[in-house]
Amino acid sequence: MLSFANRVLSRHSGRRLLSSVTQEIESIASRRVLNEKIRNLAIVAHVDHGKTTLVDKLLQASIDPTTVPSEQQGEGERLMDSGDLEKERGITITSKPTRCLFEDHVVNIVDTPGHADFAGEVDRILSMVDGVCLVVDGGEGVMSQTKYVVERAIEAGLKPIVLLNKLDREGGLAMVESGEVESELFDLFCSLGASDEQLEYPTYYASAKGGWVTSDLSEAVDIVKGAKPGADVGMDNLLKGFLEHIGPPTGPALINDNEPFSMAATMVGFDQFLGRTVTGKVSSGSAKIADRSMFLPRDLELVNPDKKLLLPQAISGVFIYEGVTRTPLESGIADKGDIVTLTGVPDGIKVGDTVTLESNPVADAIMTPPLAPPTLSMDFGANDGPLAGKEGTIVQASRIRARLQGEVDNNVTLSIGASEESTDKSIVFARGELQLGILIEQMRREGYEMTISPPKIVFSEDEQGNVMEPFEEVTVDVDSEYSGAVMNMLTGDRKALMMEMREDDGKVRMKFEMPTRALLGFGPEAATTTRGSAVVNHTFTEMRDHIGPLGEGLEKGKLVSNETGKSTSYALNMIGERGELFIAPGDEVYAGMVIGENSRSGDLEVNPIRSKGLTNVRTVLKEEKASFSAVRRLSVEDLISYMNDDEVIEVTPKSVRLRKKVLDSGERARAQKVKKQQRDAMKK
Ligand SMILES: Nc1nc2c(ncn2[C@@H]2O[C@H](COP(=O)(O)OP(=O)(O)OP(=O)(O)O)[C@@H](O)[C@H]2O)c(=O)[nH]1
Ligand SMILES: [Mg+2]
Repeated sequence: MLSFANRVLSRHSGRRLLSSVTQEIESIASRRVLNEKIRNLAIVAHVDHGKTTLVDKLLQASIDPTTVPSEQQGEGERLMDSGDLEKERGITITSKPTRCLFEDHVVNIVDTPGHADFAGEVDRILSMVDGVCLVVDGGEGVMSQTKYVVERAIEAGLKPIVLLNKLDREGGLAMVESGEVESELFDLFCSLGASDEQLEYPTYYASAKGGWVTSDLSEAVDIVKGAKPGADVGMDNLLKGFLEHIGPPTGPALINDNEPFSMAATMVGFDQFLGRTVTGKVSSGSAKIADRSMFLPRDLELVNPDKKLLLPQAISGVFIYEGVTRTPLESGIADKGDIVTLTGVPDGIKVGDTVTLESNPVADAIMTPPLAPPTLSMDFGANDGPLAGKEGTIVQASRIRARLQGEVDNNVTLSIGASEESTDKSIVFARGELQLGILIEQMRREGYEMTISPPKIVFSEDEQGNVMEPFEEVTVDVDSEYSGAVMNMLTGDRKALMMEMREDDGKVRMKFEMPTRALLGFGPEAATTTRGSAVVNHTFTEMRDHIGPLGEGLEKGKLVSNETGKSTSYALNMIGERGELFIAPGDEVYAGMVIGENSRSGDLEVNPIRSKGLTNVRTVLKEEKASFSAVRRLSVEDLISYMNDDEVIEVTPKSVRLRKKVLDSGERARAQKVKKQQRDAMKK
């Protein structure tokens, strides 16, 4: 295998590289990195504030410009969003570490997701870093997830650096120039109890997209107003800031050379050639290839450790990430303070367990911080509808369960249990609709076919036995003309309390507090009502007393098929007058399947396969081909937040359908009656 420096040179073939740079890369890559020369930090922010774009530019500014391998460079856009769903949706879903080499230092940078549903991905990596670079979109200022990540970083005692981003945009510069964003941020740090040291955070001004950053606001203003960015506003400004303000990894074990090797598993993966992989920060000591590794389970005291799990294995590789490519570390040694990936580790290892060495093990597992509790759960089971087994390749309940177990082993922000509904189903606990939607979408693509029951909110009990439910802080930014509509939607049936309202330049920002269950379905509804102008953000705040039933207006009436077969355009044209359709002519339907939304309350049974009299076959065929533009196709996430209590989602690699849990209409009517009686009794 080519050495790191040789690979750099070979990628530069035809170009002359300064020999000093070559030597620098050679020396950093091949020798062991001292703890003082390491910086570990996470890029954190609210969703879309520009974290992944910033990591692109930092990688390009690293002393090894080829850290991003040429085959991955493409348009050079958001390299770290390497998962298929991440690319498709343009959002980060999982946290990922990558390595920059800069001024004879190693800077390990972890890109994190900004969406609240993936907040657990931020929580889990904070124990791996010593500082955070908080990115804030200058035009948006402090948002719900900004608060969340600052709170977690302060709690974890990390050193912050603030980067006000997207200043190339007009609104961004204006708000930053007025000092509004900076004072809002400072107040946030103070109110969350930042230490004096944390309050001394440096502030940088940037356009990650434009590739410039400076600590001088007036310089930023000049650039935005047309001055050509000079060589001194490159991304190396920020890398220098990391070296200066975020110190090397600290802690007694990192100073003492004789400590045994230990590393908490922050990410666990599987490679078909290398087997189990474990990524984390080395908390103490060092380990090299061929050393025999073993692990201590995170809940060592709670479980009676299975001896098999502890079977030591010889470490077969020590890797780091260049861009998103796993690359062997030249030294073959995992050193204290560094973020590395090991292979040749026991197979049963899970996230949160501690890797150590058989020859000199640490006595206790490393304590990793607890994660915020899940707020939502759904039951996953085998498809039991009339079309079962036609489109999927993996259909058995046991295989669905095994797949979910595999997911949970690596993704600590999810958990599974036995369903109360049926022993054949597994219950998955998560932080939000998007997180569940992404998991279902991933499984669908792998060939799974399953049914998923409606989301349930995770309730708890206080010491007196009162039921508690999760509450969220919800921020809605919307064009002024729709602010009344949004307010009505939230404070009516959804029982939200408005906490704050600000109007600025035709835009209104409103803040509400409401139960998580009342938020279900609000996103898509707000988008329709406000013609897409509403941006909704929410963050879990705390468990509070249950506030009783929500308004009945939230339950939408559905158009339900009472026949099985292929839908016709003749029938759908008629049914379309009763509401909005989810299916197009020619789609397969069955009795009990939901094919649209009723424009009135309550469900309506319809026959979508009806055709004109048999004598008129030619007309029927012609009509079947008629284009049908009025179909609303709902994605898995849309359906999760939209479905009623008596429905299930059926997903296969080819289709996503909504159906009634009970397919027989008579049986369903009886169940409805019982439900109504129960609801009336509750009201009394
Ligand atoms: N105008 C402008 N756009 C930017 C800048 N930085 C990022 N963007 C754009 O903002 C959008 C979001 O960028 P990302 O880098 O994916 O944001 P993110 O914070 O990683 O998003 P999540 O990981 O999903 O939370 C993209 O369209 C970027 O091109 C900037 O400095 N100026
Ligand atoms: Mg991102």
